[in-house]
Amino acid sequence: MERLWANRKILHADCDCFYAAVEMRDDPRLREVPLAIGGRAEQRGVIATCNYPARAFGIHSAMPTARALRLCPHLTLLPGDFDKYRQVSQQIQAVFHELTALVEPLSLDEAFLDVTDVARFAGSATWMAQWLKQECLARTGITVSVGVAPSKFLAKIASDWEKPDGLTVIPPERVAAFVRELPVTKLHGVGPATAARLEALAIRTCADLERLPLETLLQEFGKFGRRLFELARGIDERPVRVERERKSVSVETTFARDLPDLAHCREALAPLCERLEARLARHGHPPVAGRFVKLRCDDFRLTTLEERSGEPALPGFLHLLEQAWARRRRPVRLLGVGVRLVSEDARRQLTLPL
Ligand code: DCP
Ligand code: MG
Repeated sequence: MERLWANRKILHADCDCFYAAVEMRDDPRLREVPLAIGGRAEQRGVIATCNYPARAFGIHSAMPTARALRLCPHLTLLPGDFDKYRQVSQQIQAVFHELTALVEPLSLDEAFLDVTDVARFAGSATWMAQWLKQECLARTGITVSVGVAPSKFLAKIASDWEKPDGLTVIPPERVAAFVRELPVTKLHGVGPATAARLEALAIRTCADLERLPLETLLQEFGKFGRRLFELARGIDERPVRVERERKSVSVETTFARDLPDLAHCREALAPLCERLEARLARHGHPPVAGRFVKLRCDDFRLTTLEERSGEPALPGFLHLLEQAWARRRRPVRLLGVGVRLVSEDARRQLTLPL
């Protein structure tokens, strides 16, 4: 029998200030002082993450380190040890897998789990979440916040609700009331641009959003309008997808207006490269085997250009962009940059003893 999506039990687990938590575990003196992991200010570095004492100064992920040091001159700054973070991540993911095989990792410190069919703990997702938090802490010394809900977007909001060391449960019968109170900015896919357009329509909460008819939402937001219609009612049927090996990491933007020429494309590339860098940082800077640029022109045809080597940095991507542009010489709707990752197999072979 087909299962009603509304009867699912989904956990979202997310470590608290992950990189900083690992460093504080290994040197407890760092617990009480403002601590950040990130690149050096002299090298135009950015903050990857920081502990809660540092957050009290207004410091956050992706902030330039120079600015963080202005906000908090006595900030302790560490460069980060990504091998160590990857190891801790594996231990945590192993705990997830002891509960269920249906694990969808989102980054080093975060995953969705579908525990609908888990029989242990008398089938109680709340108990499972408690066990998960306890096991992760016991085995790695890291606290994890967990959200429990019938859908992915609510589970993710729930894990953030009482951070750090949080456990928030939204049972099916409380979904409607919970969603009504929710600011639209919390909805999956609602970024600053959509939020501003909703604000212009005087829509701040999902209760406001629920009052808009589907036709209006479709007119205002195109395809995303349907998604907004559903999310405002707590509907999100996306399944938890067990990930096969990740082969690439990429980011892309579809522009509100097509970019008319190469000069505009070049300008649009820098912010994309920054987003890619942040995304790679979240995956613990995995080894890279190549880089690529993706263009979709106004005729909707896609052009991808790839190199089998090279740093995932702006100069290399500019070079690829110029060649890709020259192939089509048409206005550009979508621009993307990405990297191929070294396969698990190849990585293992590299580290094999002689
Ligand atoms: N990360 C990064 N650059 C970013 C965002 C994150 O390098 N722009 C890295 C550092 C984080 C880790 O990914 O420790 C996990 O990201 P989260 O967004 O889950 O942030 P934290 O775990 O650090 O904090 P929180 O307690 O808010 O989850
Ligand atoms: Mg986290």
